[in-house]
Amino acid sequence: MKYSRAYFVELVAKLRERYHLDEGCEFFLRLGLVFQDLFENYRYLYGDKSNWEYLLDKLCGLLVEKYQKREDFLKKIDREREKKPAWFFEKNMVGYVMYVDRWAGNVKGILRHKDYLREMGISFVHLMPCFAVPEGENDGGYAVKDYGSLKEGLGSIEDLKRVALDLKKEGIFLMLDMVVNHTSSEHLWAKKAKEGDLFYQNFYYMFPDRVVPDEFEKTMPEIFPETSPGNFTYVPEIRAWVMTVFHHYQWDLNYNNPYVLYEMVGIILDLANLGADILRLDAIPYLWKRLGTACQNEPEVHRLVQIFKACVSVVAPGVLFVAEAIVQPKEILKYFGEGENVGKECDLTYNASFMVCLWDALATRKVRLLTRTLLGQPHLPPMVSWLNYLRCHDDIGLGFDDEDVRAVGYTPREHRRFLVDFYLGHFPGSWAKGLPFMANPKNGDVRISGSLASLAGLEKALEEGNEEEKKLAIERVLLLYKILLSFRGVPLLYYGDEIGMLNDYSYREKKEEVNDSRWVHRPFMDWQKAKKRHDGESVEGRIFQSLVSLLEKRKNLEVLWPHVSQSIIDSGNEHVFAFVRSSSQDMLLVIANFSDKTQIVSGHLLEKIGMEKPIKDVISEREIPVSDGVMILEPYACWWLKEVS
Ligand code: OTU
Repeated sequence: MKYSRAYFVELVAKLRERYHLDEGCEFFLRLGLVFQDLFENYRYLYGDKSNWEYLLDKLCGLLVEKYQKREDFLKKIDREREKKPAWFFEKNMVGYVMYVDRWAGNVKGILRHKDYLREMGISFVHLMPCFAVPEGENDGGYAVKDYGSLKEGLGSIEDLKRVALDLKKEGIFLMLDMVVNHTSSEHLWAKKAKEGDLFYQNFYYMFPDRVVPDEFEKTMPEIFPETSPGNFTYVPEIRAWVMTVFHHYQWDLNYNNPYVLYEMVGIILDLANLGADILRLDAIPYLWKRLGTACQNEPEVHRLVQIFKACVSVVAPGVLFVAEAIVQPKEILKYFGEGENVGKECDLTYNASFMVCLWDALATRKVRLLTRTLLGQPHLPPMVSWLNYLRCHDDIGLGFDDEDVRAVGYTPREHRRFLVDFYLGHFPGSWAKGLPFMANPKNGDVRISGSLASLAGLEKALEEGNEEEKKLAIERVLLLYKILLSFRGVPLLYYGDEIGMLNDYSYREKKEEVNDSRWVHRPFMDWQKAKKRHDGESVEGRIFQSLVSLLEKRKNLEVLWPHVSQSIIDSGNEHVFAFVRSSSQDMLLVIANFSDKTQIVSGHLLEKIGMEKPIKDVISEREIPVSDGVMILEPYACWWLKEVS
């Protein structure tokens, strides 16, 4: 069966009759816009099933049902956003991530701290997964057992809806996690599967013996080798090996089964109907498994994401997708959709390449890898954007492109070893206090945990009572913030970093956390410490006040907003990173010294980009002299340069 206009007309007639919708209503108009793609992608994935057309009809029926349940005020917002497809990127968007329990106690508690968010000018909050999970180990919420209720103690779904609405009234949007790749082994589907229900056993990958699992293991990497080695777990109740790529209690969903897609689309739309503005698609590279491959970034994954997107754009077109794809730079890009599919997958993508290269530049004091990697990132069209960040709840994985690493003169293996040594504080002269995460003796991989401040040297400096080091550590934190807030894309701040919260080692006393060093940077928000933010002499105040001032400047500088174009430039000094943001009205040059020594940059840089002297640094409101044809940058200095008007 091929796509035809007649097919669509017939489908519309069926749905109209079943659901009493008008033919000319927005639902059908939207469906008409995406239907051919939806059809083709669906057929590509499930065309070998004899009843695939019936299932596609059923999926469209689900869309109508969710559309009919969507509240009117959300539909109104959808319509406004449809008129301005780049609505999110034409504004000064700044996000803030938090664990609800650790930051606010429960969902309603978020509202009690609204002023704090307002003080920073936050425009959206990302709540770490807050749906029901088993007690004990649940991977920080990423092992969901029920999307219909919240985690114990966080409140009710109604509370969450209320909070979403209240925040929206304040101009703060809501980002929620959608764990699409797996469910908890305690999810109803998994329980039924364990009871022997064949329909639900087909929701997962299950094998009676090790034959197929062993084949898979030949090419699949291990994600959590220390705590969950291998990719399969034996389930004695049904004497089967279940695929568990992450932890043994996170069962991978089998998207070969169209019923899995159906259920997951339903959940995505329920989250949208709760009032979420943005959905973070967790671990999407893993959605499709194929023997003989690493089971990441398979072409079918993109088909699936396009189906998710098409469904959302019919029911809740105001809702954006964020791709959580912490993979190789070239693969990350594909989650925006390639070629004619740009805009048909994710609207935002974590810029993991940028993040890891910033840490690389701090450790090496050189910007070669940073510059080279970013030059490899194409210009993005205005309807999609990077989600830029310095730290998040996860580890830092050293996912560079080896070709880039070699091109700038390093050996990939040795360079990674150096970075790990550096951030674990083993390398002579290192200021960092990171912890290893998931060391894999089989291939030598190690990832890094640690808070922004501790990785930037603050913890060590405070321990040693070294004032000079303390000052440098704060400068490193601010250097990173100055780049984050001027770089093209949407910046996402991680809770606690704004007041320089250090590593929290208390996880070592907790049974469910002790084996996962990522908990070291997932502290309970220290509101006492936060109070010190108004004291400009304290560490908290120095970081917080500088950050807030940067955020305010950004708010008033349209040239820094996500949709304005950017080019990375060669500063002529290997320690100095430079890029230009420019619109038809304005231009801003960012120059950043990643070394702890004073650096010189030629004034020709200004001529090259057509910037005329005199120039000033918008951050310090100071005129920057170009004497003897050079500009002099203090250690860790970062300027936002503009022509003095
Ligand atoms: C994500 O991370 C979450 O951010 C983690 O907190 C979860 O543990 C995990 O999924 C499972 O739900 O491997 O080290 O390419 O890198 O999905 C973190 C994406 C992870 C993976 C990413 C995963």
